[in-house]
Formats: sequence, C-alpha cells, structure tokens
Amino acid sequence: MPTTRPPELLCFVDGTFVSGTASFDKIDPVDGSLAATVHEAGRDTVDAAVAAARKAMQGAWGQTSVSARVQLLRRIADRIEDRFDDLVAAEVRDTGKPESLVRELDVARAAMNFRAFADVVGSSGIESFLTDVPGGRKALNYAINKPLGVVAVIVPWNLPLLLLTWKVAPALACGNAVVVKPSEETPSSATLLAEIMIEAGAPDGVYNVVHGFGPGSVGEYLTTHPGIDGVTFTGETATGSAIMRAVSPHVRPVSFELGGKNAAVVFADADLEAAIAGLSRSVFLNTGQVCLCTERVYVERSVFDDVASGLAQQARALKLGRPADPETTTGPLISHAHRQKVRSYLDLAVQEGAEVVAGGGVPDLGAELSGGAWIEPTLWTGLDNTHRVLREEVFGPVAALVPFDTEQEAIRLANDTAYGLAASLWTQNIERGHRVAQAMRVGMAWVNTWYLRDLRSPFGGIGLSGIGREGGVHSLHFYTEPTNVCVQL
Ligand code: NAD
Ligand code: 6OD
Repeated sequence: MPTTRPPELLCFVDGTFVSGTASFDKIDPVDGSLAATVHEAGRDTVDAAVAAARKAMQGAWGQTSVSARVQLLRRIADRIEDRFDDLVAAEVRDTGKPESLVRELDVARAAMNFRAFADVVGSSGIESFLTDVPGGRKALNYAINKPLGVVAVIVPWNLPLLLLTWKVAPALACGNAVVVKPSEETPSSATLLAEIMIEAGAPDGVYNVVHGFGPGSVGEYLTTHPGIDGVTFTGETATGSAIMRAVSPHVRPVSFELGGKNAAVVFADADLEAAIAGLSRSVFLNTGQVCLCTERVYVERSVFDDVASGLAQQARALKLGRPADPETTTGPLISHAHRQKVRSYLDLAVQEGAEVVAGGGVPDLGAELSGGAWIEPTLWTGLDNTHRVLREEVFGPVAALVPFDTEQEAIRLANDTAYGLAASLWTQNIERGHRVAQAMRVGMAWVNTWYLRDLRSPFGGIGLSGIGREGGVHSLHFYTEPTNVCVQL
C-alpha cells in the first residue's frame, strides 16, 4: 500500500502553478488506488494560459535568437536528465508501465527530443532563389521563418512525456509559446516538466499546462479559442475529426498523428527467430498501447504454423506484474474504461469465429492487483480482413494472424485498411524488403525491425492515421510560417 499521500497536481500558467475550478481523481491502473488529485482548468484558466503565451510571444521571447533557444533546449534536456528518477516515478504512477520500459523509452526520449531539435534548428538555413527578371536584372527571393505563435499541444496517455516533448521541443526551438493539454489519464509528467522549465530558465508564459478532459472541458475550450495559432495533436482519429471541426471557424493549421491498424508481413525467407522476437515486441510493447503496434500479422502459408506457435509462446512468456519488479515485461491497460473497450474486441473476435491461440481474457494476478486494468496478451487465428477486429484499432496487446500465398497478396492485404500509419516486413531478401516497403500505403515502413527511430526522419501517417509529418525539418515546417521577401537587384 502507498505510504505517501497522492500528489495534488495544479495547472501552470505564466510561470506559476495555479488552482483549477474543479478537480478529478487520477486512478492508478496497477491496482485501482488513487494516484493523484488533478486540478481541472476552467475556461478562465484556459483564457489566462493563452493570454500568457501571447504575452510571451509579444515580449522578449518573441525576439529570442536561435542560439539562445538552442541553449535553452539543451538546458531543459540537462534538467530532464537531472530529474530522471522523478520523471520515471511520475510516468510509472500514471501509466503502470514497467519501470524498465519508462527508463529506456519514455524518459530517455524526452531528453533526446530536446537535444535533437536543438541540433535541427541550430543547423537549419533559409530558402533562397536568385530570380531572372526580364531585361536582364535579377531579384533575390528569400524566406524567413517566423514562429507560428501560440501553439495548442494536445497529447494522449500512451507515451505521455515522449509525445509531449516530441511536440514541445520543436515548438520552442522555433520560438513559439505552448499551451499544453496532457491526457486526463496522465497529468503528472507534464506538470513536472513545468518545474523543469522554471529550473532551466524558460521565460514565463512560454510553457503552460491546463489539465482536464476533451469535449465540454479544456480540450474544447483550447481548440475553439480564437487566440491559438495552430494545434498539434496526437490521439484517436475520431478526436482528430472533432478538433478539425473546432478549429475550422478560425482556419488554423493542424498537425495530426492519429490511430493505426498496422500490419506486419512475414515472408517464408525471413529469419524466423528474429521475426518472432520482433513481432512479439511490435504486438505487445507497452501492452499494445503504441500507435505503431502491429494488430494484423500476415504470414506466408508455409511458415504460418511455426510463426503462430512461436508468437503464442512469446505471449505466454510475458510477465505481467508490478512496475518496479525487474522481471515485469508488461503493465496493465491505462484504465478500466479502456479495458472495457479491449474486452469488447476479445468477445467480438470469438463471435466472429476466431481461434484464440493465446490469452483471450482477464488474468488472475492475485488480490493485490485485482483492482487494476489487467488484460492477457492475446492472439487469434481463423479471421480475415472482412472481420471487424482486423479493421478497427483495438489499442491493446492483441493481434490476428492471417496466412497468404504470394507477395502481391501480402501487399494487397496489408494495404486493405483505411488507416496508413506503419508497417513492418520480415524477409532476408533485401530486394523484396525495399520493393514491398515502397508498396506499403503508410507513413513509415520498417524492414527486419520495428519502431527504430531517427528523430530527423519524417513521422506521421496517411488516411485515417493523420495529417502532416513531424520530425527533423518536417517539424520546423509545421511550427513556423515563412515570409518571403523579394528584392529587385
Ligand atoms: P484521445 O484522442 O482520446 O485523447 C487524446 C487527447 O485529446 C487527450 O488529451 C484528450 O483529453 C484530448 N481530447 C479528447 N477529446 C477532445 C476534443 N474533443 N477536443 C480536444 N481534445 C480532446 O486518445 P487517447 O485515447 O488518449 O490515445 C490513444 C489514441 O491515440 C489511439 O488511437 C492511438 O493510435 C493514438 N495515438 C497515435 C499516435 C501517432 O503518432 N499516430 C501516437 C500515440 C497515440
Ligand atoms: O517516437 C516518436 O517520435 C513517436 N511520435 C511515437 C509515437 C508513438 C505512438 O504511440
């Protein structure tokens, strides 16, 4: 049982922690205990946060040089590293993830995000053209990149700090001020980042945090606010649609990283041991709660049984348990509400005729964890692309395995989705790897690996998976507005 009182998390506006107009409970998904009490921002607090960000843009921050911004980003990265353990504790408390995963992925990437965008903005130039003018004269066209302004940053609960900093770092690198709305399920790390911003010397109003929910709460107040200049959002496709409608009266730019229904394709010529290990990671990492996770696995028929039984063995070997236990590989789902959704797909798969080859239900982890949102890693065979569980994003530790006979069929099956985020391919034929990767209708295709990141490369999806790309210079494009200057020479 916890020995300390759960923290009370405030909003952060204009460099100061402030109370909200209401509060809500954040529940620990490991055992159902109270993790934190969170202050929910009212419309007034959102107005104050947007005004503070605008004031920062109109003040000294709006004139800050690139090198000063680069130095600030590096100081923030340093402070994240200094407070690594605090951030790990915050993220674990909200999500119930294994502590080892939070250390390796979430918090390490937070520092990396600030360093990577310090490098990108520090080495970026401007676009220019020398233009021929009739009569033999020339003109010089050059575009200067101005910050977008006040950016609303709305993020989900699955990789809270990683995804928050993936947006805040380039936004600040480009000279913007942000109003951040973390998920109501994961308020802690964004609040702690506010302390880090103070320690790193970020000017007041540059980073603001407003806690709350979506419709009828902070999400709606922020996205309909006339004072914001753009929205960067990661989350569900349906929420993306709602945000598009919300910003449309003011015609604001959006960057959307949305859902996925990602395919893996395993060819018979793959290194099967590596493929099965890679599949296990891509299906079950973070309890399947990564937008890039594989939920559809197409396997060449001659190796289908080997892959299905190998992956089922991996699923059964996963160790569900408390985050601090070094043996734990897999945490709970984020909440009981999300578990209800995932369970509805476990039931649906069976109704649709699936054979359950691993998992399929709620595990018994003993009395201490019985209040948590636990679910068994689950695999199905016997379904095809006509079934709903192969068409709709579940966002849990689940996948359906389907056999195929030819490369063309594999490409057709993998591309048969309204989403288009990521794909992973497993083959030792490198020509085939390139060929099939290029045929995938996705934003990102991996060959013989999965979720291997270079932060300079474009990240995003097509179709229902999003609008635009972030990463490297792609982020700079979203977080700035170019003004072209044409000088007759
Ligand atoms: P969600 O869309 O429910 O919530 C995301 C954020 O939006 C939260 O902060 C939420 O409070 C807010 N929100 C909800 N309704 C809103 C509204 N009407 N207006 C403004 N804000 C609103 O998503 P989630 O359940 O937190 O996250 C899981 C989803 O996110 C999955 O679909 C997953 O695929 C997707 N995701 C995508 C990526 C990507 O990079 N493509 C990354 C992570 C997660
Ligand atoms: O690694 C990243 O930069 C990124 N945006 C990951 C998104 C994962 C989705 O859950």
